[in-house]
Amino acid sequence: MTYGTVAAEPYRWPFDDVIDPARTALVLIDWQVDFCGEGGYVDQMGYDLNLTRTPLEPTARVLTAARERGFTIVHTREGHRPDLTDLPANKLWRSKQIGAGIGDPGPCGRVLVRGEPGWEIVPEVAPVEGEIVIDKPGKGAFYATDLDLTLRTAGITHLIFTGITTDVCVHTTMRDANDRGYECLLLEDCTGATDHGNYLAALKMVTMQGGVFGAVAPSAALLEAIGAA
Ligand code: C5J
Repeated sequence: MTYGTVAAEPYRWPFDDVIDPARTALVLIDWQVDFCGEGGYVDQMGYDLNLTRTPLEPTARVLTAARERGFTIVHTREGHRPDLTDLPANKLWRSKQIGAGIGDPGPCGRVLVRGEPGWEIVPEVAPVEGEIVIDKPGKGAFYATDLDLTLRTAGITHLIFTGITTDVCVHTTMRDANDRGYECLLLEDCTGATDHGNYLAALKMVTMQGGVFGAVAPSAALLEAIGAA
């Protein structure tokens, strides 16, 4: 079964008028304790966790609807090898400067290290058997991963984005996806940034030049389009 378009900005999404679960993936970026949980990386940097936790509830609703309709589900996790051999020196330096040194021990284990409690995806949107999980060392989910190969092998041409943080890992991934020819939608209430102004600016940036990186819509508009309102 396919579906009609979503009321999005600046155009009804997708450009080619059909949402086909066989060609569309829901992408959940970095819903990890380190980015939205107490004692994690973002919390240690001193940012307001409400900004990255509030989008969890609508995201869980979209995830349920997407699973029921057979969309491909892709989760990403930002993190580094325990020996930190994939951690660039400038990223390590910067994290220490702001008081959340990557690899240092914290309330959720070693900060941003694979296998630690803080690196896990929070239970509200945790992957289930058969879903794709991409581990990435950087901001973009295409860099140093097999995401592109995995999506193309599955015949995926359209991506619906949720995740944290809007202005960093979500934007980097969405921009790269758009350059690679994927038709992208960002769900505005299913994403958050560590700064509200940056969140608003990041949404606006997508919509410039007629949708330079894709389109933006509330999750309710997607749910309506796919008969899950
Ligand atoms: C950051 C992310 N903000 N997932 N990572 O460092 O956006």
